[in-house]
Amino acid sequence: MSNEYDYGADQIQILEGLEAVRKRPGMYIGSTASKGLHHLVYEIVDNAVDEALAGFCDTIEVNINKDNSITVIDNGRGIPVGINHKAGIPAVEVVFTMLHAGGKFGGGGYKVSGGLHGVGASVVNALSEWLEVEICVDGRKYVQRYERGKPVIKLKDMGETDLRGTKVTFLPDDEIFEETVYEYEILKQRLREMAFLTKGIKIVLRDLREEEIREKIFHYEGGIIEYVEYLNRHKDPLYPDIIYCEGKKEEVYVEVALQHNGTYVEGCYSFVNNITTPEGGTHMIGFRNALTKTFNDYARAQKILKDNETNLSGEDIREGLTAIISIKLPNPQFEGQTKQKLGNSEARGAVDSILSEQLTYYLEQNPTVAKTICEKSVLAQRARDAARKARELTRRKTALEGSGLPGKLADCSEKDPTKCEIYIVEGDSAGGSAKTARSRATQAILPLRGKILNVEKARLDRILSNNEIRAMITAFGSGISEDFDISKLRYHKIIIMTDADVDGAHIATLLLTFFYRFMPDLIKQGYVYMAKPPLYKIEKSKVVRYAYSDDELDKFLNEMGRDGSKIQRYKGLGEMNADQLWDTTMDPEKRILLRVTIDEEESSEVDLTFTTLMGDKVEPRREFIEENAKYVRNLDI
Ligand code: 28G
Repeated sequence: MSNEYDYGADQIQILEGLEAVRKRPGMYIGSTASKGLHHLVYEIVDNAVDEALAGFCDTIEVNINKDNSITVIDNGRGIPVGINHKAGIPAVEVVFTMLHAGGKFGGGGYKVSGGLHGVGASVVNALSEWLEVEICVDGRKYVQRYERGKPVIKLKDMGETDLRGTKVTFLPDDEIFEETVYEYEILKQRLREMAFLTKGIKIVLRDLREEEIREKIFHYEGGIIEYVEYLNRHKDPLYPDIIYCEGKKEEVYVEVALQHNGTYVEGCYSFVNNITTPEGGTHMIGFRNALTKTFNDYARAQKILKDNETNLSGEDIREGLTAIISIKLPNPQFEGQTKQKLGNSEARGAVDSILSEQLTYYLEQNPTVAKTICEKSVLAQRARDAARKARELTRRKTALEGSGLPGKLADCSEKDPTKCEIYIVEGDSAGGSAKTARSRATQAILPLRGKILNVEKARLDRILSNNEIRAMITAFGSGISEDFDISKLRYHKIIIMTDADVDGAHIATLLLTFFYRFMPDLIKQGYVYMAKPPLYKIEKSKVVRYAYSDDELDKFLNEMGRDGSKIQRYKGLGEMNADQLWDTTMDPEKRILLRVTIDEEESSEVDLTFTTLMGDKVEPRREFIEENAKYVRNLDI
């Protein structure tokens, strides 16, 4: 944290007014739904983080107020209040009322952090019903208020103060946003991430809306080292150290932290100027390159790899690896459809050379750890070879045996995938009812026996030899991993139907984990659903109703009258006969389906969620089942 760039009130560029922002808010914050609403907070917090990175602020407070307005407070230098001579108004007013006001687009310095769109305080102001800024600088306090982006009073000197810093309070405009209620959990997640990425900073989040105030303090002196520790907290690390490299090359500041765990899944997350880059880019290429090269060089030198053996692949080395790659650079260029992929070529070289040099040194100094990682990679390499052979075998088999569809599958007669759906059903007995109940033309049924293999705990070769998993792969027709081809998918709705209890939720999660790891596009493109069976049957004088939640049960009982109502609680799908199963859970006219979705920007949390449920640790498992709904959005069809 150094102050390389000193700005005065004059160095702010002025481009255009804020009308454009209110006219096309989506252009500036991506969305006017919940995501955009939360984005406003990140924009303001980013400015405070910049002040921290400049070395002048160590605490940021974020309050969700009773009226859903947000207050952000930092203890930095305070936004300059002097007159900006180009604009003829105080610099702070420029910051809040002129689009693109800020160092980011100006000459000289750079804004290090920044939200997805990096547009800053003026956009937040434009999209707020009102915004108040309070600045404490040089022993005096100044305030200004804006409404829908326009100042309603001049910057006012309020007299003496001992404090120092900036305080911003804003109320998102309900003329702009479809959603104006803040979610504590969403802010908590992102602020935790920001704190991990900015070591030493203290971020306090408070929810003042309820009687019982919620508060969370994020403060990590270890920065991304603690981030990796956090991501591995429910897994078993392969070695105690978290390997950490740091350096700067050609204006690119690089930080990498990594540690392997006992699972077989890779969890590498990258950030550029504190923004997540789910699609990777040049910095990730540099990271992978350095990792692969360094370990192969080491394994050869130590004769862990013999002369006649092939190199370890990057995938082999990254099996079970948790890593954070965080870089900061002056002019990030984002590419790709979603602008989430870093394009700067200097980032590649910087990460590659810093990581190669420091990792080589680490391995030399820590031969035990080095050997552990190399041995795990060699095992991964062998398993991958075996898996490839197994896959080739299944591919040849299907070619020889015609359709090769699994025997347990009751397929539908329709061949157009857009009209077809497949129910994956827990247990043979429910599978039997579903086969009777279904609409044969468009609904296929695949019953699964008992619990399916936990793919987090098995290598590919074992996964592919599992019968339940093979049955799904052949039934879907679209292959797995690098062979995956969505155009070959035989059903455009894959519906998981399990009992509405803890075991059912567990099976559903095992299935989701399998899809997520081996057919992620199935989930990303929205083909995966969960059926929602009813929890209760209520019967009163020939009237039968089904309730899908406790609230609904209460509602029905109030409507129908409690006296003489017979309530049956369904413990499993098996308790329903075929007619009931059709009426409540399978009839496209009446059923409730939940579409499974994944937010790419939250993928580190998704990974954790799966691991948590799959892991041996019982307590975190319960937690997940309660929070599960977060990844499942209600779809009313
Ligand atoms: C509490 C909510 C969010 C901030 C500062 C401090 C300075 C500043 C902010 O400068 C001019 C244009 C862009 C950098 C800088 C103070 C130099 C000297 C500052 C915040 C210079 C505005 N004295 N603290 N802006 N910029 N906190 N917290 O917004 O390049 S914004």
